[in-house]
Amino acid sequence: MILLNGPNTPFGRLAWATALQLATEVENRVIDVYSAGFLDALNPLRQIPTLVLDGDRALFDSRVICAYLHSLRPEAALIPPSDWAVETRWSLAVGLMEASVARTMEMRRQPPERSMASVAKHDQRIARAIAGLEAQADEICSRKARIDRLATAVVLEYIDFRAVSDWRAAAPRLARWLEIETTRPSLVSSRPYDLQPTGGDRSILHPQIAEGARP
Ligand SMILES: N[C@@H](CCC(=O)N[C@@H](CS)C(=O)NCC(=O)O)C(=O)O
Repeated sequence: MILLNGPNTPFGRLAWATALQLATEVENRVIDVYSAGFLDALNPLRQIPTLVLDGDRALFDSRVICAYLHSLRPEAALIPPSDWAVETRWSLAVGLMEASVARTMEMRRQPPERSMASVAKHDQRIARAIAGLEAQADEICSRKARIDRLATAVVLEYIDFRAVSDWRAAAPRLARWLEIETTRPSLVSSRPYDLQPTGGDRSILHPQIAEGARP
């Protein structure tokens, strides 16, 4: 299986961290999604992560990929069956990813195109979601791997990576837990990074990955 991924997408990182956590054999292949025309045949949304099962069968989005990987190793209990509270916390963390990515994209627009009203809406949603996760710290702050905990760690690190929010004062328990949680090998091996501009043909796989190197 090949996980088509990016260097810093939180959705892709969660899928990759899940594969690592489950010790499932998956090749993590970083692509430039913005010019990946070949991806349309696999995922009409042209988004990452996309998991290629064989030549032309693929799964997306991150939630489906995580559930599929887990179905191969259900004994790992990363996604407890019919635990709707865990599933909903996972959704909250994924929603926080969406708002954080959207804010980052909005801030990259030049000021005339940037909507500060959109940024404010994202900021409010981000603050509510972080407060919502902090309110469930009893469930999240544990060393036992579970999908809602992985998703929370991934999104908080993305928020730091892109300087989306100065969230620690509002979520001191999550902040303390994250310090330890981020030493988990599946998270260490999937840290986000920025690609250096390579110039040339942006439609090809990033050379670092074509050579099989890991971030
Ligand atoms: N709901 C999807 C979201 C995936 C997503 O938004 N991926 C972004 C990267 S962070 C992407 O592929 N963006 C490229 C684009 O939409 O053109 C998931 O959970 O996997």
